[in-house]
Amino acid sequence: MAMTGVIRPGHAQLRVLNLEEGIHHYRDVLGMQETGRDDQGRVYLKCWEEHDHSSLVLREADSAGLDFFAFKVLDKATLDRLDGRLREYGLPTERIPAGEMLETGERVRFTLPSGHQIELYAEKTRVGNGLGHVNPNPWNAAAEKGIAPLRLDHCLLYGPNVAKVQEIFEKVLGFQLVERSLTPEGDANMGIWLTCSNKVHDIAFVEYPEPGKLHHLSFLLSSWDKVLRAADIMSMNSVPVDIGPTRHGITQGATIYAWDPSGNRFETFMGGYTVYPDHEVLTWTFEGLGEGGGLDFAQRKLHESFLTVVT
Ligand code: M3P
Ligand code: FE
Repeated sequence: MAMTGVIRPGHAQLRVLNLEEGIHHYRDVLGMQETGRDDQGRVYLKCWEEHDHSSLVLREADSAGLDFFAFKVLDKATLDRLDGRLREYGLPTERIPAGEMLETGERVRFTLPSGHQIELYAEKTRVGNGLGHVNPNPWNAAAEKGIAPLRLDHCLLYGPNVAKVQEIFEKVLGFQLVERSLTPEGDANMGIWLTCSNKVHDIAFVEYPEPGKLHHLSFLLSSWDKVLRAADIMSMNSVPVDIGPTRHGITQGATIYAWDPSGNRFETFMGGYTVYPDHEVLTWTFEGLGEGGGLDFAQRKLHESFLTVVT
């Protein structure tokens, strides 16, 4: 799909139980760059390859989890158009003024029937990746600091009403369904993987009774070697690993799932295939998710934590 609407994941605001531990994890172990702190005490970070000011905002709170996940849209006209479409569809939206988040323009916020807050915005200060725009080097020292992901890539969210959520992303926001997994009865989608671009996914949902839950935020690496290097760094820093290194059958991404100090799951991954508008949706049966290797293609098992541990 030509990217004329929603262009990509932009930022996530994550709740951490202890700010200093959260900063240590995301800045020093994952290797993101700290780009600011605001008067609410929130800390802003970005991955080394990202050009915009921030992709992760940490907020200290009594419970872990996700405050909101945001997508960047092409421009202000697109923001207004999508705001109108959401309201026409029957989803109330809220306008959050420019500057409420550091270096970030006006945001349109709405709540999905899954209980998640999603935001759209068109403007964020470009701080660059430090490599310039004329005859740039491909990387610099920041590309080797910590795990050093290229960018915030996608998230997987757990909550009720996945069918409704799918309709909103496809019909209102112009996303494309790439893969799905079925309920044990096979009569509905239990999981959906959606793209707004030609990445294999930009956001995913799994049906879950409790609203507004985070399964993982995912960070992109450039090679399988870097995934193994990430595993080494996690081990050297006593980061608890959930699954991997392995490959998901679903999306074909090579992955590690692990937990930050607050219990929020994060993923470091690489790979996946390219999605074009004529892509035919791939379907995983409930058995396919486990024995079929959908979740873990190497081990072909449904790790219990996948369905039960969320923040
Ligand atoms: C990802 C990914 C499952 C596959 C998940 C996929 C749950 O998290 O990044 O591709 O089977
Ligand atoms: Fe993922």
